[in-house]
Amino acid sequence: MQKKWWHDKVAYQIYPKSFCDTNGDGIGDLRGIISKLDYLKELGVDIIWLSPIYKSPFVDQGYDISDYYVIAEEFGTMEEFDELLAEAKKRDMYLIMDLVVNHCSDKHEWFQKALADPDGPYADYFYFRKGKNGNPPSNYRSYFGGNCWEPVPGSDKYYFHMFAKEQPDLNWENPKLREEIYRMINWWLDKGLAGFRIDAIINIKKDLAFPDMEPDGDDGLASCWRMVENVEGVDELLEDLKNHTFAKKDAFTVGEVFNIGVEDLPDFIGENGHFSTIFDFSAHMLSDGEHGWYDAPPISFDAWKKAITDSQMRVQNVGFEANIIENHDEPRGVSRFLPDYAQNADGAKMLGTVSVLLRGIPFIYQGQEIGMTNCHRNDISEYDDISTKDQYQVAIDAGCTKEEALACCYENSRDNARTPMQWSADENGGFSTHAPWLAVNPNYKEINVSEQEGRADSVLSYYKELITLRKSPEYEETFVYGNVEPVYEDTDTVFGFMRMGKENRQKILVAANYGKEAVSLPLPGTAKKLLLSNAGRRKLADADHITLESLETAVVLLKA
Ligand code: TEU
Ligand code: CA
Repeated sequence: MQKKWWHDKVAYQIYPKSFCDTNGDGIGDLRGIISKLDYLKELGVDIIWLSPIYKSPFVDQGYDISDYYVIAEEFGTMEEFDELLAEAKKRDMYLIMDLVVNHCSDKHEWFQKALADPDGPYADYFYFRKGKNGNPPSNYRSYFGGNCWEPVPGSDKYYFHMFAKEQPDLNWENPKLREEIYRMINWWLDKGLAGFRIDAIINIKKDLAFPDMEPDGDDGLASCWRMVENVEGVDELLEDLKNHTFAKKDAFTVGEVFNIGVEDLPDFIGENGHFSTIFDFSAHMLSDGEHGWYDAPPISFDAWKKAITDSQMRVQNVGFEANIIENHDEPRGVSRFLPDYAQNADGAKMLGTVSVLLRGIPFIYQGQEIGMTNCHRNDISEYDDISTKDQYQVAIDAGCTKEEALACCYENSRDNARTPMQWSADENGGFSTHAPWLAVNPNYKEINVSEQEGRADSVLSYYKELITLRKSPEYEETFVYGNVEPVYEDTDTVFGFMRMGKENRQKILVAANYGKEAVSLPLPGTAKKLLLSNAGRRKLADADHITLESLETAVVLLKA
């Protein structure tokens, strides 16, 4: 396998609106990010992914871009962006941005021109279609609810949107559109950006016939992602994109890709794949409800372990996936993947160990490194997220009480991860001097950076040790390139795997006990050295057994 500059990197996702506010308007900003670069460097972060910071009406929190060349004034200026880039570089850190090109904002100049002339050239930047017998062109339900087709005012046409109606989908079949997108991407890369996280990128390929599908809900509509799943031909578009942009600059790209088959993995992340890597969502998809959040199934330990293990096995001979516990769309992992008794610092460390030491590129989401959790709200009006509002209504329409509908928002809402970063026990968690745009999680008084910074047994200190271990010259080769071999697969509560060095023949065991009770396990070899423990364990040399207490995690070098 050809080595790439990003193979051994650790990435960190910043949700700018909620990271750090320096001008007291309750909204995080670029200055805030600059002020925390040393914090990130000390944590061990190499690559910083910024969720969208482009000019936007923020209908979907910046994932609706109205100008790709302008920084949102809420966040700062292009000068400040350039400063951020330079400051990151100074610290040997790489910056990647969010590339949202399946759709833009309805306020984008292209769409405004299309509306003004629905038969003109800009209409062809989008999907403008005539309806069928007074109905929309097809019966697709958008991700955020309602029909994917919205009437174009003053015309007999509709335009297509898979997300909000303020996010019209871009027509990738149009070479002019592609050219504009490529020019924009290269413009950012030329500034010194290291690459992109690429939003909803599989969605760019449409079935141009937009055939009706079997309805899968009482609204008579069918989920639009089924069309995406059924259509062929996305590979050609992705190759075209890569060859006109990223490939020329050796840029790092991480695709937001759901649900591709094993047979497609080489095309996506193989040696000359479409992307450097794609996120592994296999554990997250376990809680996809058939009709929405209200019927989301709980995640069992077995299913979770199996999903991750299977995915590691599928990928390791092909390329690298990016491992995440949570992101700005997913609830906090501590509240989601851990049983009640484990939703604490030990549990957070355990989850982090597994995620950071699996094979792949670890992505840490802001606040994960201090064990931030989901957040209770008392009323739907306390949520901001467009998807949460929709899913709340879906739950109510399905017969849930208000309490039940709120409970499913607590479990699934995207706002769980979007509450402000908890920097200190000061007002608003030290995030801002002003009331934040989205209320801070009240547990900031207990869970915050400043409290954890000086404490050796904190989640934050542990994350630093964990990343230091992953990057240590003695073991890095094994953690980055070594294979994964599952162990303790038949146990009820232990997630265990070996990292097997290739040339160096190192054998490193990672074992985590998710159970309430201690378990005694035979080691798959003789211990040489204990590399890391979340339980204050000191040594283990020469042992051939280990007893893991409840929530204990151990990383053990075995004799070769
Ligand atoms: O998400 C794409 C996506 O397909 C979903 O996972 C989405 O998060 C889910 O349906 C919401 O419940 C990406 C971004 O990560 C997300 O924040 C944006 O809202 C979306 O694209 C549109 O740009
Ligand atoms: Ca601000």
